[in-house]
Amino acid sequence: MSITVKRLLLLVLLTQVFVVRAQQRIKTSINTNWQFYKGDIDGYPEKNDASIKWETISIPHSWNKADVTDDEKGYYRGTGWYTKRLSIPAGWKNKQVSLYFEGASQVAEIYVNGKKAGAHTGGYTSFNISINSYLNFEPNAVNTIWVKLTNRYDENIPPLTADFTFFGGIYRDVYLVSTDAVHFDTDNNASAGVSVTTPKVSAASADVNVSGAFVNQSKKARKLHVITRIESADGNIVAQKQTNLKAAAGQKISFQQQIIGVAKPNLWSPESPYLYKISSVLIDAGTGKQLDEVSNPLGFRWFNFNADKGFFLNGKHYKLIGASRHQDYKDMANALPDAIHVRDVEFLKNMGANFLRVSHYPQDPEVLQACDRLGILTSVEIPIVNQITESVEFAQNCKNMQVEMIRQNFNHPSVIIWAYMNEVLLRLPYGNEPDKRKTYLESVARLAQELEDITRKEDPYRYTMIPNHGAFDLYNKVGLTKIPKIVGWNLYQGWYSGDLDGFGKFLDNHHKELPEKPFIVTEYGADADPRVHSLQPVRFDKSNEYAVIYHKAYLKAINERPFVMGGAIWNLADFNSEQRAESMPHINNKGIATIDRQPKDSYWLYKADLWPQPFIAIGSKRWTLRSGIAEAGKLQCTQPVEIFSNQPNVTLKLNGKSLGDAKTVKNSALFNVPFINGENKLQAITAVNGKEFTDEVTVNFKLITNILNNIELPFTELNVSLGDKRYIIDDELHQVWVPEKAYEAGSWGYVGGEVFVMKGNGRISYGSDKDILGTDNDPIYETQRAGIEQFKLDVPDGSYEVTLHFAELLSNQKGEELVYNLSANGSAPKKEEAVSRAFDVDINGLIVLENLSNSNYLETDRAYSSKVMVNVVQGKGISIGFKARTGQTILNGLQVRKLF
Ligand code: GCB
Ligand code: CA
Repeated sequence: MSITVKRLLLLVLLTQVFVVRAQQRIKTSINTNWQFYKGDIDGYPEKNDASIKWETISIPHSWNKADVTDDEKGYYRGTGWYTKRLSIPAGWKNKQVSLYFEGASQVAEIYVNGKKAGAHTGGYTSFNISINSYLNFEPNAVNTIWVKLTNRYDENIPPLTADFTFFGGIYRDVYLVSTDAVHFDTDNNASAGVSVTTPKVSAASADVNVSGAFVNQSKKARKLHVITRIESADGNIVAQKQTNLKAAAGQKISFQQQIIGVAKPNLWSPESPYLYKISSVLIDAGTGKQLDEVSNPLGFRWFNFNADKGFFLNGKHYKLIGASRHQDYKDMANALPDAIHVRDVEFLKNMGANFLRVSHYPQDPEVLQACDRLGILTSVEIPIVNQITESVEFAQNCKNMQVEMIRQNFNHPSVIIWAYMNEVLLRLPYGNEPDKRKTYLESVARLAQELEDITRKEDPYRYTMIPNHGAFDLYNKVGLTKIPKIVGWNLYQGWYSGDLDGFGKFLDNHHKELPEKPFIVTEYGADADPRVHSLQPVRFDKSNEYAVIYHKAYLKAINERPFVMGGAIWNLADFNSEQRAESMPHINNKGIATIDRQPKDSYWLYKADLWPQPFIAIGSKRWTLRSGIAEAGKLQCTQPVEIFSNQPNVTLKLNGKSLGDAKTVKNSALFNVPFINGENKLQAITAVNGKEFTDEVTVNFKLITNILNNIELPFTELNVSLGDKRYIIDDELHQVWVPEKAYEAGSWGYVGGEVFVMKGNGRISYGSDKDILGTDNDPIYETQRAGIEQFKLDVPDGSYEVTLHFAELLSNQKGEELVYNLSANGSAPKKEEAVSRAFDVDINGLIVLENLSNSNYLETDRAYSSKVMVNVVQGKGISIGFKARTGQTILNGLQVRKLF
């Protein structure tokens, strides 16, 4: 064939394609107006049960929105039924119709018109169920679908245990899909049916491989064209390939296409996430009619990990810095609207990050789509966490999930790593049976190798990874550092155990021991309860200030070492973990944002480090309600405020007056701010080439009088957390709990006793980490002064309300074992001993709480409070006395309010 004839043909074809380019595939969400019943229904749906009370709901839906934060241990892990009526156009009779579930947790059975049409195992991957043969295509026919779903524990389905909640429900979109009888494969692990690779890319040219399959479900043999077209972002066709194929009735045909030498491709990178569109269309050769079309994003990039030098994308070095992310949100469980998934990725991008660890399981398709668009590199993993079950079924489910994950997410240019097995050696069984332990470890290694082999076969172009916990020798010995192409480490030195220096030491040692192995810090983080602040931050005090110290140290250590590929903060946002106790029970507070995505201080620290343009932020931006004691003879209280900026000099103004300039060190500068009572307008400024960049925040400061008989600053209220060094902010009640202090004449404070310290707990330096029931104010009740004799306030005469708060922190139960005890030597809490205590509390000599004891109001780990009205006369102030009958007296919190 001459070149001109070929051209002509192509031209004819292009015009044809253009003319009949009607989209043949229809994919519509069917999220609204479902009926739901929490529970199993005997014999359903063959046998109807009219007594069932259905609830009308919309998808995304989870049945665990509320029971994961209440005081009762556990959450519903069982069956739920969903049903919905479909309207199927009569014209679909000759089409292929299916239901596409983006995710349902965790075992689903799908019924159509009473018949079982399919099932799926696993709560985090998508599945497609073909339903043609069950549908009634008569005009106006009623077609009903049912989904039986369960999230109950199943030893053969990962995850078995983990520090997050296994919410149940159809929590991602559901679609009704119809295609022509001749269509791209919809039956390959819910994949796109077409997979795209870029085996060779350079700045000069790129090759593209397309492979896939189509199915001829029509009744006769067909001649078809498969055309793949690459379009630039502005819609120009830059390459096209046509393959002509035949398919007998009922046949599935695989195809492969190569597009060689796309010249000077626009490369995809974090700064410029250029996306092409690659469309595959299926055309009937006889009629020229387009039968199906599948479009995928296409990004041209190449990358490699170098054990000495780090990560390179398109030949350029990048330190991968970002976060890991869970898929839940405040009060929504995991049933999030798409917009929140997108917003999370934008939130990460706006911090200047370039990496997202999609953990510990594949997430909503929106996440990777957003990463493609915004230029965030990603790692995706299946949910094997902590341990495995040594069964064929478990291994098979893992392998299925790995294949589903890879095939469903294959075409995202943002994905560079496929991972599996998070901290799989954290929960080792058979402590006293060395032989069984040995076999178990071999089973883990075998499963890892199988998953590795599958992954490399499925996708030879990406890296593989296993994220481990800090027990280097153990993982190394079992072989888990050898199997994957790169290793991930979840490291918590200076949090669960040890000190911050331990982090750098681990990194250096790793590079020494395994110099050939590229590794990345897949997790590191420190809890910051958004309510908790401290001017004396220490490990495990849950203060935002300690989290900042921790992140500074880790970021520095990662940045200083070229052989560390990067780091993913644990976690992008606080997330639900039903079995967790501590200051905010059921929530893991390691997010750099709250569970409703308010940035915490650490977020700004990262932004100052990563943002390419001039940037300045007031560190404790969310700490807008503050309190403190007035300095002697002054109506002010000086507290530090940190400014984060990537500029060398910053200025801070308070209510319009400059507090001076400061030089930043590692993106931070500290100012001492003399706060006054009421509004304090802070303005941080940095000037770059004559242009000012600023950040502002207004702090409402409640100045507390130290000298109680102060005319200029009269006493109004005081909230004290006993046995505590922290400030606990209650934004809703507009209250600040201040740390305790000793009594001095003319002022207020405790007399006698000592700070409660949990025995045998190496993490916490004061207070308890147990869940205190009957309150959300756990931080107040978790700290305590034991053996207290008095609490005195030299307040002027008047009417006062005094509220006393108690919680018994000791019991015979073993301290709540941390779900994640990641310390190297496993400092499990020691068994503590219950005490028996009984004491009287008097106010100004009058006994108000008589014989308060463990046999009446003082129940273990339960909040008890009582409010008393007090009339102060004759300048006597308030003197609260605590007298022991048995054991020691205690006080956890105290509030005093002047009424008149
Ligand atoms: C880890 C786990 C993660 C936990 C985290 C923590 O190592 O991989 O699932 O949430 O520690 O906060 O303890
Ligand atoms: Ca979705």
